[in-house]
Amino acid sequence: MKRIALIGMPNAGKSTLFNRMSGASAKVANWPGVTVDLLASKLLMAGEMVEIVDLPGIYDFHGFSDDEQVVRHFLCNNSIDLVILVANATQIERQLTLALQLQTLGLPAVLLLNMADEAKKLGIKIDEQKLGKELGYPTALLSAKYGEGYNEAYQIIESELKKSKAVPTLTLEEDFAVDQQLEDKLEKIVRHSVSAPIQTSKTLTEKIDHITLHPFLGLPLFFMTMYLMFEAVYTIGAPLQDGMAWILEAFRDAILVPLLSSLPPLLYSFLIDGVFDGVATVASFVPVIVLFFLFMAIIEDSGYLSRAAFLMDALMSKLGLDGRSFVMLLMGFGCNVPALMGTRTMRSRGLRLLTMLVIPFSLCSARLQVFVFMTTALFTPDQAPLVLFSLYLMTFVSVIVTSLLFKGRYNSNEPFALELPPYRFPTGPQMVLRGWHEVKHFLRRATKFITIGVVLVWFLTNMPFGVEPASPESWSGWLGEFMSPVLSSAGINPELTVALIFGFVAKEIVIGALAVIYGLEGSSLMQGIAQQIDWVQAYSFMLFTLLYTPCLATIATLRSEAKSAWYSVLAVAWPLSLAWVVSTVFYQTARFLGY
Ligand SMILES: Nc1nc2c(ncn2[C@@H]2O[C@H](COP(=O)(O)OP(=O)(O)OP(=O)(O)O)[C@@H](O)[C@H]2O)c(=O)[nH]1
Ligand SMILES: [Mg+2]
Repeated sequence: MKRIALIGMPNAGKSTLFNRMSGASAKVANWPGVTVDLLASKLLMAGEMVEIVDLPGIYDFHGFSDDEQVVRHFLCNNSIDLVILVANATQIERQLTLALQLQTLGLPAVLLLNMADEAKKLGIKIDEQKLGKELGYPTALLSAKYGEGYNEAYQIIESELKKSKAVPTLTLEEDFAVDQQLEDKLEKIVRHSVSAPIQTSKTLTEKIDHITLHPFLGLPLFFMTMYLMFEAVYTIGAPLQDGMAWILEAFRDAILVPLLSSLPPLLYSFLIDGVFDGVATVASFVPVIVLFFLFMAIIEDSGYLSRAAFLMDALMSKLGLDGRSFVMLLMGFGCNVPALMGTRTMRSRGLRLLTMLVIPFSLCSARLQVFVFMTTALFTPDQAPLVLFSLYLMTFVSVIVTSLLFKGRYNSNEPFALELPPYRFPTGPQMVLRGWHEVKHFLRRATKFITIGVVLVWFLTNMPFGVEPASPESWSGWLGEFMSPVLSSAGINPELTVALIFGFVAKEIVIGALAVIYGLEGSSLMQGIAQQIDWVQAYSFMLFTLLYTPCLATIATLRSEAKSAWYSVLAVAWPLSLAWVVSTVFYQTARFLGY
């Protein structure tokens, strides 16, 4: 099968083009360094199956950060039939250095000048034919996001692919630093074929940045935005969640129950009270999660995230971190795993390890489900968003404590130069793609962890045969009692303890497990729990859930990214200890104060 590789500088639009060509849903965001691993997809081109590979962005071919190593490794271990070099047309001079380096490698390539729409707005005129001829590559000008020029570009790719023969794997050992002569040549070529106006009027981005990057207002504005986002997720999401729970409940009562009622009682209970209730309770939060990701997508794809990095950089450096760490923490609000992988762009190992140590405190969407559930059950609709926001703040408190404690051990002196991309409008198709991506992600986790987790919980609560489910005589009862000396000081009861043990696998299981343990679902589960515990216990439980050992997928990623067993142990043990101390101190203090 023929193979096409997408190469270009970070944030040039490679993943956008990849998605357009293959229909895949690779993550796209307005931030350099979004793709950090290779992603392959197949498509039919000129009657032939072709593999197309999206790669991390690189500044040149001899970079040594982990994401750049991915590209080198790929080029050295795979034969490639065609390279699509994607360059940002608004920064042509800088971006074409890669084109020169590529020439020395002798790979067949086409040059796609992306972001034609932005270039046009800025009044940049490019004679792409002339440019291509001088550089020796077939060239097209296009907008991968909006589609202008895409068909022409596609035809060029197709015809070049037909002509090309696979180049055997490369050796990138030799040093092919571009010499001054080539750089001069490039400058001349660009001068011949590109004309840019001497800028006079302020661009929209500059005008917006005047406010968003304001020395005093910038940060409060940022936190305000985040708060409004969480408030919106809660106020729009909670009714959606209710609706979803209602539909699932109706499905259960109208279809599943009659269908399965003739089964033996134990099997019936396994299927309905175990698998269905557990998974459905988790599934009812999917609309909230999709909503949350849509808001995150707006923040990421508009370019505001880069401004957050800029605003926080000075503060973060006091903690031994930098602006990128902050962005990764925010990305971790979605899921910790890609945020951990995102640290591949950092070259300093100390900085990377310290950032990876704090990322698991990011209140990820799986934990968000648990908190939306708990806050809805135990707080009034007015209090709930505030309680939720306080947990987000707790993320930052833990990050500060942790980095202050460990920054001496993992120090960094990597200078960090931040490039602020222009603001961009997220488009409808991009948002749909993103939402769909999250639903797929949920389904994958559901089949992998959540179902297995709730099935195990069901067994524990119903075994040995004949016991009252979840009673002290059941296995889960024993387990809860056994662990309760550890967690009772934090006000966490045996039932919640069992849920937390399973939450170690995936945090979504926590509510699934509660559904199974209490034998209830949806709003009746919320009422059931509200009768069992008060708000102090619930908050202590949430603090523990937020901070304790990250889920299995996170631990596996930490382990493989850090490549150190000792570090992995620390990354598990430290959050666990912190969780215990924080929730115990909170619980005891609240009780002492008479709550
Ligand atoms: N205006 C405009 N924006 C675009 C175009 N193509 C991509 N973008 C935007 O540019 C940003 C970066 O796009 P990505 O596809 O994530 O870039 P990438 O090259 O994969 O970036 P890395 O994975 O970080 O190397 C996103 O905000 C896209 O929406 C385009 O043709 N026009
Ligand atoms: Mg990308």
